[in-house]
Amino acid sequence: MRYLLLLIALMLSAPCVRAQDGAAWWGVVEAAGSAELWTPADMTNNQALWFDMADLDTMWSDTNGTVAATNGGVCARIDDKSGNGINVYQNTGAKQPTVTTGGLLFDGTDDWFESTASFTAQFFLSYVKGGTAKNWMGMFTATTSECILGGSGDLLPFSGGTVWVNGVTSTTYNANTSFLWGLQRPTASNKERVLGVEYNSRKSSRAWPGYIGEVLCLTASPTLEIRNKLEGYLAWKWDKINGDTVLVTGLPSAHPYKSAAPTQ
Ligand SMILES: [Ca+2]
Repeated sequence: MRYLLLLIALMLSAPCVRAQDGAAWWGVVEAAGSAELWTPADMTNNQALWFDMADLDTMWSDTNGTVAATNGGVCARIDDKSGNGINVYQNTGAKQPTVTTGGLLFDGTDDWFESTASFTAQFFLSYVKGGTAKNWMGMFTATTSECILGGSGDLLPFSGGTVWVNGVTSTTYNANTSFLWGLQRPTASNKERVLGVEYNSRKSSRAWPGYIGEVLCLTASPTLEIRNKLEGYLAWKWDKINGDTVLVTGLPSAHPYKSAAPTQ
């Protein structure tokens, strides 16, 4: 009986750990008994798409999704974690990016994915480690502009909107380092209908150069609270992963998640 009580006491004192918590890819790991880390899975609405290139359960080395992707190997398919089924595919081996612990590495030449289902989004936020700047770098192919993020060697969107870098408005491209790259379209009616991902399929010279670790798209503008949580989540998760310590330090001093990752 004494041991049974001890066992129950241990069970009650153990932290409630969800599947994604405490994993090696977190830049911060929950301490026992501390509050649960917040993730985009805790959002209740507005998710359009969520690619998490740290989650090997969502990446495949074949387009059928039967062979799990591994670090150092290729990725032929990413499954959308938003629940909307916007999975993306690349059949041609030479066009498949490489899986790394720092996200998917795109060669800037012809690596890209295609979505079989288009989606509409007004807000985009990503963790990337851009390579050398090139003209008209593309992350998404859309209908009303040639790509949503990426301009002529800078971060200007093609047809209006606000760009954020590490939580502050900016249009400066941070070549060869990590940064959070976000875009909000000006109005709900100015949403983009996205057709391709991580490549501008209209111009073959405009492939994304560098790493893409995570991409989140929302159907509507987030509240400031949600945008801050998304920024805090990405900054703390990917800080130091690619050898750069610029994500958390890059957040503005007044950012609510400057000193700790968001919790539930
Ligand atoms: Ca290639």
